[in-house]
Amino acid sequence: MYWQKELETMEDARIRRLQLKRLRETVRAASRSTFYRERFQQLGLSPEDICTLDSLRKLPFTTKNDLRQAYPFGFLAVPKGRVVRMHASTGTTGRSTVVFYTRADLDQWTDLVARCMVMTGARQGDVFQNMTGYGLFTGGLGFHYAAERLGIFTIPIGSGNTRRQIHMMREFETTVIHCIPSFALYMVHSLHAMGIDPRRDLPLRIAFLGAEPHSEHVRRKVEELYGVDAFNSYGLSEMYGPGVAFECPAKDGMHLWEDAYLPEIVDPGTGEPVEDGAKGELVLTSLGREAMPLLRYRTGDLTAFCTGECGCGRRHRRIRRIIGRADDMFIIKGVNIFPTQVEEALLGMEEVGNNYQIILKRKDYTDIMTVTVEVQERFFRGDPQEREQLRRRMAKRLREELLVTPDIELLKPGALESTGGKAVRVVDKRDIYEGGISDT
Ligand code: DLL
Repeated sequence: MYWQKELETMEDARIRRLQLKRLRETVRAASRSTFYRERFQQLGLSPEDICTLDSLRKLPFTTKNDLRQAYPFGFLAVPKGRVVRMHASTGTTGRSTVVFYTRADLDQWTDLVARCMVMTGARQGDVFQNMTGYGLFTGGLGFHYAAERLGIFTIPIGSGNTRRQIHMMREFETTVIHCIPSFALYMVHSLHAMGIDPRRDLPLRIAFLGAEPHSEHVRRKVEELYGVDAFNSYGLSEMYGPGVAFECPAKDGMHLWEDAYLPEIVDPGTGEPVEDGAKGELVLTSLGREAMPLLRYRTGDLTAFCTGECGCGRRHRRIRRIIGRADDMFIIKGVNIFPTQVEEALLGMEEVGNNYQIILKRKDYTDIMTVTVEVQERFFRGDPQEREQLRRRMAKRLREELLVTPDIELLKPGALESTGGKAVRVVDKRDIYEGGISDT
């Protein structure tokens, strides 16, 4: 039932027709919210003016700041009595952004996530351990209802508590897991401490990894350590949650469900569309959503459209692995750096463990970047010279990749903790005074 072959392999022209029909409905629905009603009035536009896919560009972008300003109900496009659920984004700064769902929205969302799960081969007979947070975070409930809809035995364990996770996996013979990639790597220490080799002792076969940027190295590591097929899962609360884009077995980009989302990729500076295949910021318009339609929402996520057809036969366009968020980027000594670049450079090294963190400080007007990184235990037992040589090799690799030379601090395996939530990759302490006269 959930391999929706006709829809997923639909020809381009038919997808565009379906999108246009849904876009017109969506614009009309959106104009019932206070935010968009006012916006349309200010622009002197009526929903009927959006009559082609291209004419959507007449509308300005919607930003996270707009969502914050309109908190709590400014984007609600149906009477409050029709809302059956809300979630909130995990933003750590400012007001959180809330999202609302009608019954039909939950139905569409569940359908999208179920479609993703089926695409990877998960099916009835699997045991699914859902290891991300339940509650306001969308990861838990988003996958939960989809798995139940597919008739899959679901363990709603939530995030954290690695030992309990492992006991459950063993006792209930879990075959499919869903977790944040940094947590999958962190859990390896508990597995070792408990004398469990997941490849030998657990019947795992599939992992869904999402909710935070991660490199191809991390995917491969998880696949090797657990003996699973790992699939990249992308989504954001503002667009329901998970289920926006997902990898198929070809693992060459993530199919973005174009019957539910209208994607654009724009230059984050100018807002103009980039050439097909070029990197830029993903902008999404929801299609078919009732409670909270969003038009041209700036996700902040940097990616590119994949070109060419996918070997799996699905026609919905694919986006590349997310490079990072425009606001994850930090500038050090004038050089723009994304945490995923550090990850790409380091996690490909055989000596490196499973976790890292970047700490930024400022001393005497100079930015100092320290990369703390877990490495194999043996470097703490043997000759300190070896540790020093490893540090130098890492510094060289990072200099080649980033064009700046960071300090490197080596840590024992498991030293950087994870609670199962999104990893904090960058700790910026540059506004803390550490000698000299701080200019911030
Ligand atoms: O993280 C929804 C989700 C839950 C996705 C479970 C996948 C799995 P938010 O908390 O609103 O929602 O955070 C959304 O997380 O804009 C991206 O910056 C980042 N993100 C999500 N998935 C990926 C991914 C959920 N696969 C924000 N790769 C997004 C890179 C991701 N970044």
